[in-house]
Amino acid sequence: MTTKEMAERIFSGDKKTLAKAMTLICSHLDNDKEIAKRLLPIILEKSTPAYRIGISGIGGVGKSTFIEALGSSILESDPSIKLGVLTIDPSSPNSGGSILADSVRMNNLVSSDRVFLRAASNNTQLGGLNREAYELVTLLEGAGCHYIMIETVGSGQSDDRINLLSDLSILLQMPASGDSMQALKKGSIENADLLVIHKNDGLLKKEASKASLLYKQRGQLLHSTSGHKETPVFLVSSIEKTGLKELWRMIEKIQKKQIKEHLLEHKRNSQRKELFEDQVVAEFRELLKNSKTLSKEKKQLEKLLDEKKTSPLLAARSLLMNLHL
Ligand SMILES: Nc1nc2c(ncn2[C@@H]2O[C@H](COP(=O)(O)OP(=O)(O)O)[C@@H](O)[C@H]2O)c(=O)[nH]1
Ligand SMILES: [Mg+2]
Repeated sequence: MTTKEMAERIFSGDKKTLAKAMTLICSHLDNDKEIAKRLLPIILEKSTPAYRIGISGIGGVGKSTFIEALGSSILESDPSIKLGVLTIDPSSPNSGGSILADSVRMNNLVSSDRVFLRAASNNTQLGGLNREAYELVTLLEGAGCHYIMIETVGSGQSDDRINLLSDLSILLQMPASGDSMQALKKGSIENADLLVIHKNDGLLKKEASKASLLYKQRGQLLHSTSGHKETPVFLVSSIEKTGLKELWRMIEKIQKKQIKEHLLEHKRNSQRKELFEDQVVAEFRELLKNSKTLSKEKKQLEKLLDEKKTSPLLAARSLLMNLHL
């Protein structure tokens, strides 16, 4: 298959080819990198951006179950919608490792021919994102997805990189007020566009309402003291499927506003630039590890460090100087 044929198949929504291309993008083999280099520009040129929804929260808060519930209700509401799901799992050592657990949680989505699902490992340091996340999203867009949900572990801290990939970010919280107090202290919810108190069912309902109230008060307080935007709070149960419609209405409302006020383009432009900078640093780290010339240079400098003939800062400068930049 030529790269062009591969692109054509992706545009036509061929799941097998899409999966193959995604594996290629994540590959470290020189040959695969070469194909990726030819493939991505073709996809980028011809595909329409999807609306990207980032979903984060600590492990076990119910992100996968939530995506299954919300995704299913979106699919039901509009038979023409295609959905992409990208899960980034820190616990899986290699790509595809978490697919089993996710396919159990996302039973309905996995079996739908309108859903493209990919589980990727969190292979590096980009704060909850994996190195190829943007490129994987691009491929999902090439396959014609209208919405893409990206699941990453995170706790709403500012170093959660999910905000670099999403048009809208949702933070899922446990329904415990003890937990919420913790989050209140860290002041972390402001990084999310929407806050969901999840598992609002059964015995947890009371705690969920309490937590919701706390967050709302906190939002109002922040708003009145610093003019910070108030993060809307939703009570949701993905098991009982409650609160999802209200949440989806809000998502659509925000999306419409972003489109109407041309906010998306601007946001995506600056996201791309920031991701680019992150990638330069990450690529440089890899180069430092893999390049023979550089590692030789590095060893020499390390020796000088041991002998106290240079300092870490001076050594770093000296290394970069020798790159003849
Ligand atoms: N009570 C309740 N449990 C839920 C809900 N959603 C998920 N869970 C449970 O929480 C656990 C973790 O769910 P999972 O979706 O894998 O969480 P993730 O690690 O954040 O992706 C599972 O045992 C789910 O059955 C919910 O709405 N209500
Ligand atoms: Mg999960």
